[in-house]
Amino acid sequence: MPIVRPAASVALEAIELRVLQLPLVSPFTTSFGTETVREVIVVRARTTDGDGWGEIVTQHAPLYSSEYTHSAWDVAQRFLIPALLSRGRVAPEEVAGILAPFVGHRMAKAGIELAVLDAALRADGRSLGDYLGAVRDRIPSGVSVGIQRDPAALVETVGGYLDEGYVRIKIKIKPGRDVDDTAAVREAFGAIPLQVDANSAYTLADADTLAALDRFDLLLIEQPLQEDDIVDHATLAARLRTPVCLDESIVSAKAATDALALRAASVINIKAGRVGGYLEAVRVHDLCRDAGVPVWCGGMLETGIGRAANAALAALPGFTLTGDVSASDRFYRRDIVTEPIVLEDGHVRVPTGPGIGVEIDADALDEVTVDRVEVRR
Ligand code: OSB
Ligand code: MG
Repeated sequence: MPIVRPAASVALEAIELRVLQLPLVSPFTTSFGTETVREVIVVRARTTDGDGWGEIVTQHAPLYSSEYTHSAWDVAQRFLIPALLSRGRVAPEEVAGILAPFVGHRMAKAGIELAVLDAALRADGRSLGDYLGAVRDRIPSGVSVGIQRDPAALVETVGGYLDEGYVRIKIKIKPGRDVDDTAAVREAFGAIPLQVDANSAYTLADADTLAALDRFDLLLIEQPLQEDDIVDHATLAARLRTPVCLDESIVSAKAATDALALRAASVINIKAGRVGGYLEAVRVHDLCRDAGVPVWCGGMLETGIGRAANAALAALPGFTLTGDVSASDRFYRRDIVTEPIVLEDGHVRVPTGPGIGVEIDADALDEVTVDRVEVRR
């Protein structure tokens, strides 16, 4: 379902960027490293009709993708924002085209597009969910669990999330922390909905180890190989009974089309930041739906801004698998919005207010802001 009713254009006056550092409630470890603080960029679009908010989901270092805080900080100020401001009035649907001449930097583009979209929808009194084509008022909530000290600690951590009500568990794996960790969770909790995420930590030479995961009846294995290993993913997928899901590799709707054509994946994780925005994310959703390929909404430890937007996206009809849209308190003691996403009976509510549907907590935002700049027309 492409965007049915476009949003109104807005007259941009300035765009403000802030680097935030939010302490995590517990360290988050993946195959590429451990984070104890979420460094992220928040975008405020100032228009004659009011402000809009977005989030650039880059991390401190280029470990998950080639983008990182200061690449986004630089490219946004030097190229992306000036290109947009020079246009005066812009409709949200025009943002990606205006920024397209600048190669890559999709997370930076996505955060800016979201801020413009939020401003336009707020001015219109219309919710992001309505705009994107949401068909549900709440979505099931899964949780992404980092690598723990040992399998016993993992079992304890997963047990805590199951007690909270999360309806699907994803555990991070890496070489040496795969089969035993997965076995421990299966043994402790039986037939719970369970999947694993390798964040590109393996090569085809590890195919035997990955095939050893087949006996655990996982929902899927996410991104076992490198971002550009599309053909190797196809080779691996043909060897595994566990469905292969791509995350890092799917950087656009075109990349999704190609991966499906090559049978490199039978499931796709959609992240708006990774594909350059929520509008491109809807295009990935649409093509997967047409191809009969299930999708789910991934996460980047979003603040309340991106988390609210992800809840809206995940309410589209093709999101038939439970995503990583967990409650804010899974990562943060204090969010930067006044009504953070909460878990209710294993689900999170899709915001219905104008735009992303949440209000910024100005004091909370100031408290975690470590750098700030405003680019004016
Ligand atoms: O691979 O899905 C991933 C977090 C940062 C970078 C990459 C990933 C993740 C997660 C966390 O798994 C998902 C979430 O926000 O809950
Ligand atoms: Mg992933």
